[in-house]
Amino acid sequence: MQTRVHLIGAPTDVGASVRGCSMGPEALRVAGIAPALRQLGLEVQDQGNLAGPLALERASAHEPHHNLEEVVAWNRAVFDAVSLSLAEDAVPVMMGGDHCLAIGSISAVAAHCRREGKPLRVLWLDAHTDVNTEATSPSGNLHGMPVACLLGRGPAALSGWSGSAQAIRAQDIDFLGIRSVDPGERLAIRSFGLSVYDMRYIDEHGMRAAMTEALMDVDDNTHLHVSFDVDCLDPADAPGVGTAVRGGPSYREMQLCMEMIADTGRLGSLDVVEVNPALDVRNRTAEVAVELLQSLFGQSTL
Ligand code: 6HN
Ligand code: MN
Ligand code: MN
Ligand code: MN
Repeated sequence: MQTRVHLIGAPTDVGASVRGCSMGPEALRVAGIAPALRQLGLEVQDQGNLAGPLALERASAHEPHHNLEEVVAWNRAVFDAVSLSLAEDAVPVMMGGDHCLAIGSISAVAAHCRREGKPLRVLWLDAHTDVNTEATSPSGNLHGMPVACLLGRGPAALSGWSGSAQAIRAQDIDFLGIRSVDPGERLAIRSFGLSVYDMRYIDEHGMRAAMTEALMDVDDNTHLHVSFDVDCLDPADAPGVGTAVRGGPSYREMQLCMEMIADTGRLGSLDVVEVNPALDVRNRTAEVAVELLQSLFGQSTL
């Protein structure tokens, strides 16, 4: 059976304060995301871009959830599009846009898995854990809060979309590449018991060991969702991001990470977020992302 892939553009930066990842979907297209996946024998349908409200200027420095209404509207659109793709047996690739959009995509995936009786596992590839709440966020930016929302700790307007108060359980998600955690997030990681493969872990044990452990409980029935924030990569390899943090996995290490996910054969849905062409160097970050997606979808050298 040929795998069908739906590309879904979500051109917005409503969840961020650094503007520009609204241009991410087009940058990924210019980098050749569709032909790169077709080359692997996948049937790729680019569904174009979703529409939604513009990002607003900050009303005050202390907004608890900046652009909340706009974030809800964009996530609704993402939720509907991802739900439709999954119902059509395609693999939805949500091209952000900022990482707040994972609330809509993962809520849709969680609802789908519940209907199908499939266990869901989420791999969160990121420099950040994105588990802030209104109470702990240093910025008020919703792209720092999607994981909290999915765990049932977000604002009411962004909760319960999967049909359950918690879209995912703490044991359903593994984080990889982490090197920036806010003080309140550290407490959340401990109290939820989140499984975080941070950069120290990767330094000490290597990407192979980290991924082997993260993928341990994936079985034949598992739906694997990958939420790929490109700021996971070291900024030397992926400079076009709004919240860059030094000291990330190298291009080679990320390739291995993607290859090991591909080896499971369980990839069911994907977010590619935070590509910011306004900060990039000749579209390098989008190109790197596309090369990594080729490995994620099964390309191997030999
Ligand atoms: N991202 N922890 C910071 C915050 O504002 O909450 C940064 C979040 C970055 C979010 O990169 O998806
Ligand atoms: Mn993120
Ligand atoms: Mn990030
Ligand atoms: Mn685990």
